[in-house]
Amino acid sequence: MITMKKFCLGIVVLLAISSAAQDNYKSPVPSKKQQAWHETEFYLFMHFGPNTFTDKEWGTGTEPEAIFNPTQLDCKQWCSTAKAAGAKGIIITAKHHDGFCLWPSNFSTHTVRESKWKDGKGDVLKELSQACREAGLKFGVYLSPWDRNHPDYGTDKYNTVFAGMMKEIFLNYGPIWEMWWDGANGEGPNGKIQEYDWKRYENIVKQYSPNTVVFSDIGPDIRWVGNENGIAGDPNWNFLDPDGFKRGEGAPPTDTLNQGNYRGRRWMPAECDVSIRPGWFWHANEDDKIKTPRQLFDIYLKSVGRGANLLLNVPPDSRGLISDKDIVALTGFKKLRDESFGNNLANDAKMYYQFAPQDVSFQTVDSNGAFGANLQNFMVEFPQKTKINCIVLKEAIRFGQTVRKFRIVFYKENKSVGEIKGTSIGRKRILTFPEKNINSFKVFLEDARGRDNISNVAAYLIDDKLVEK
Ligand code: FUL
Repeated sequence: MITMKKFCLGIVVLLAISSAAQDNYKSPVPSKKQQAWHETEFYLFMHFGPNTFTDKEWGTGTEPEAIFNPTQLDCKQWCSTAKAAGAKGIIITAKHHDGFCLWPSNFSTHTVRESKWKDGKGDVLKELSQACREAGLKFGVYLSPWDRNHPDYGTDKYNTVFAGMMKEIFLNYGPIWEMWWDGANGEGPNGKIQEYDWKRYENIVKQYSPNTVVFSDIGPDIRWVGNENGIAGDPNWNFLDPDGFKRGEGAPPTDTLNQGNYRGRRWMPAECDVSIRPGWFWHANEDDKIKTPRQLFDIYLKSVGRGANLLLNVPPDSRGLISDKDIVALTGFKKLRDESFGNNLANDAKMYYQFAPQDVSFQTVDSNGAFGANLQNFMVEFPQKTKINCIVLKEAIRFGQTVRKFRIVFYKENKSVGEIKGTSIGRKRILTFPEKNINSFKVFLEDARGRDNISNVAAYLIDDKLVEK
């Protein structure tokens, strides 16, 4: 019979075992290509295809090819828009669910080749990949596995079609920086649902384009953030345990995707996809519903500011151009970022750090805010009283994500005047708070157990209206 005493003892032993197991947890680290991906931070999504001309969001796949006929398509204008917005790349819907290919694929008869555009001689992927290369932008491709047009969809032959399309893209338009596998999956033209051969698709990437990072609900390289509002979780862990889950229907719950798995085994960072307009494709009646620079800035704080990347959709219109109204919003968004983060007030501050939590004597280190890894609890002291309402912290994620809890205490003439608390940091953590007029602040890394790798700290006074309260 288990007595209460034994039961309690058992619990204590179990807790001891599980906390010992937790102590042994070691953060996975990002691959080289994931590290490079993190640094791209913000880039544009472009939904473009038959839906641009039919005013739909999901085409049926029966749209006549002739409707695809942009009169002024100019990929250089798309690229200059991306550059002006400070975006680092463009991901284009090479094939959406309607199956129409923006390149003349040999695996389909529903492509630009069958359209009226440039008498069937046009190739959007060719024009865009070239324009991106010239502009110094990364080039990525959304390729919907779901295909509502292809006659082979729902049979094993379609796996060869999809694999063949990927090969064409890698070989003819590479380097492909990111490949996007959308999770939506319905019936094809024959009413059948496809059994996707994901292993085979992953092998095609490995074989033909090993440097490409692949996005899907569960990676393998980047995970979906669990919503289409551009908002990462707080906390946001760069880890996921995808075993036993599938893409689409069988994906992990959206809150897991949103926050990641605390102590997960695979490095799988979140990408936040969101559209500048209500829809993903361009619709004339949404020209007045474009997000404002302030709304975009708020999304930036909740995506990039939580350690994720931001993929902002800006759909070209039926002329094949980004409309002026979208450009105004994008450049306004860029201006807000430049104004907010242009003047790091910690540049003139002194930094102090301590190597062990019990060591109370602080030592000065490089004051340029670019000190190295393995910094523990630290203090930032301004030369004079300084107003701030934003602090940015960064972890050197090449060593993993190890900070799990932190506290920032503000001091005015050595007296504490408030504190804020946080959990995850990751690649970048932007914290905003009501303005403080202070001499210094201390950052206590409370649950990093000496393995924290803070690589940067910055402080700003940003427009009060932009502060997340
Ligand atoms: C979803 C799709 O169904 C939407 O049309 C859009 O492409 C969005 C980015 O992903 O799953």
